[in-house]
Amino acid sequence: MRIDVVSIFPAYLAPLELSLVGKARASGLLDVRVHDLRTWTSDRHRTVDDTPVGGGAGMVMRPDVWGSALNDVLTPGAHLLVPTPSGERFTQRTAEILAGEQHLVIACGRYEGIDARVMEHYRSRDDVRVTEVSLGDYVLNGGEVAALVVVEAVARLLPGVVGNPHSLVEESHGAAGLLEYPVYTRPPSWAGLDVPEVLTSGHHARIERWRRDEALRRTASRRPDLVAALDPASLDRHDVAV
Ligand code: 6GU
Repeated sequence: MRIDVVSIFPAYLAPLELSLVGKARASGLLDVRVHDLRTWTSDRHRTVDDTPVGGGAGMVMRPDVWGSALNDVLTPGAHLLVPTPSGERFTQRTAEILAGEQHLVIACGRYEGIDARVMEHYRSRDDVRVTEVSLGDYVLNGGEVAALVVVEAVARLLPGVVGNPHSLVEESHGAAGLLEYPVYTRPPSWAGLDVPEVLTSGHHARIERWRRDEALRRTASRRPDLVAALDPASLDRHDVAV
């Protein structure tokens, strides 16, 4: 998969060299290219923004600069992602859909955002898809942190990136629609707290039962919205009442 990220702060994307994403790039599973938006400016001051038409606070990013950048970077069939607090919620489902794409382009806006005609223009093109995505209900200063989130969430779903594909199965926001159960390692006792006895019993069925109940309890307490969205057919008759 190829991912292009365009930003006025390319240095913000430096963590993409590290860890799992860095390894996926080094091994050739992922081709990530970070671009400085100012490369596509033509004036002496390398201007990327201007005042909002109609008045109001802050600055808006210019459509001509973004248009030049995106025309160079987009390929036929690419999926253009624009991080913005006014976008649709980015979820594990979004990451799964994006992991099936050949080419993602992430356009990181700053200030009050990108001139709306940029998204309108590329939406009208039948060879690109455009999605405005939000991480959640809070405001960040720009799209760069969201780009890091999207690249990491998508990259770990690509075949061969996560060493043990089994770790993708049981995790939070996985197929079960539940948060993950609590996990423990050695030592058996720490700070006066013991690892739950059932986990050392060696009784596989009881361990599975305990983990599912903990996942249900935890999800009910922390994310009642996820419990409400569960398919009743996914519950078994031994599940704890939550
Ligand atoms: Cl994707 N961008 C910005 N600027 N703020 C956000 C966000 C994105 N998601 C939540 N807040």
